[in-house]
Amino acid sequence: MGYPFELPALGYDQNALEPHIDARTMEIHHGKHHQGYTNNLNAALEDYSDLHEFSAEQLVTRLADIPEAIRGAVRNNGGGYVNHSLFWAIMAPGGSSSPSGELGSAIDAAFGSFDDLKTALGSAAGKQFGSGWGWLSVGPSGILHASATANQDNPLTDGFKPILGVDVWEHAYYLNYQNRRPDYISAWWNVVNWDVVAENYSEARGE
Ligand code: MN3
Repeated sequence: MGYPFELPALGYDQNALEPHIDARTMEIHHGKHHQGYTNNLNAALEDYSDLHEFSAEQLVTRLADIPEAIRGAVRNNGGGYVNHSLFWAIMAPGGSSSPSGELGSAIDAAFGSFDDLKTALGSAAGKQFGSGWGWLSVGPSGILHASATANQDNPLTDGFKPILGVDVWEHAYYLNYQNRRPDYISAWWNVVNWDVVAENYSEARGE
């Protein structure tokens, strides 16, 4: 759970998300980028044994309490660790292709419909200047929010609990989509496993 952090295994083959996300992108993204955030987070925390008991989510949530000397490194690499761990988990072949149950109702209540959520989140993530993420989060009042953050920032730092995140760094899509971020985001909806997002939603609400 805490330090030293390990790269979580993918729950599926690197080519399992094709044609929407190609195997080479998955190989580099998981094996190089996420491994890099993992290594850099561990290096930053090495001399701070009082922080070793915390999960990466706890570190990112309590960023303001992290010693200033490593706060930037934890923000970027702890965020990178948490964000990618969520990203791999919510993608999977074979799951529900659209939200249903309580999550489906909550999406309808917050956005109007599933299509409206895709428009809102696609717009937020599409407009994020430079590297960043698009998010579906549960806010402090329990209401769903669509948002985007820069770099590896995570909504946890602002008191929101992310249940779905889409990586819009160029390393997530450039081999297949080059500059066409909107095409990548449109295709990405095809690989979201809404069963896992629904579990995240229940957990975020403390159920
Ligand atoms: Mn990434």
